[in-house]
Amino acid sequence: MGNATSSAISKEILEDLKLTTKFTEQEISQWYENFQKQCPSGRISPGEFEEIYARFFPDSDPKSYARHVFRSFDTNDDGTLDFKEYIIALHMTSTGRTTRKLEWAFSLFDVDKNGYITKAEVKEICQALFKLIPKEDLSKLPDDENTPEKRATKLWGCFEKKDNDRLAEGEFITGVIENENAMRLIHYEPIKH
Ligand SMILES: [Ca+2]
Ligand SMILES: [Ca+2]
Repeated sequence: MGNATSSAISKEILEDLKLTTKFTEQEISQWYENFQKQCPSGRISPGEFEEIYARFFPDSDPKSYARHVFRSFDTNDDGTLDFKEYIIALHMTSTGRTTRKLEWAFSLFDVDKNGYITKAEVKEICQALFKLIPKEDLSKLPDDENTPEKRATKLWGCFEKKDNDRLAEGEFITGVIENENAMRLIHYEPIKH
């Protein structure tokens, strides 16, 4: 058994990824080559995924956020990311407002994967998001967003839900599309210096 056979990406995965991500065949093939070099097993573990995030966020602690992102892309729940799951992750986590990206954002916030978001889950993701923010940038946040709790309360408030209510995927997506604040608060975008 092993990885001696496939040096080229399978046609099926390639076509599938072209459709889902709009990346070109060349881009995907190039990534696949790199992926095989860096990850000969063909599977990314949670630890390796955290290391990838650590490279992008050298001034903060992206571990818990990386763990949530990993969970949301491990669609077959086998505890690893294969190439396809990984490329979709790359594509989805770049900021954007397509419905597919908002579907992903929903799955990120739906920590227990039960199809609904609670305020507690929003708080949990806000806590992870906060750890992405470098210390020097924390002081620049507006008063009503400068702790994970405040950010969670503000974000939850965008959906006009009571504390004990829960939020379905459709409500989440509509809410985010209709509310600039919600759109901004579900992501962390590094402040440009
Ligand atoms: Ca998987
Ligand atoms: Ca949930």
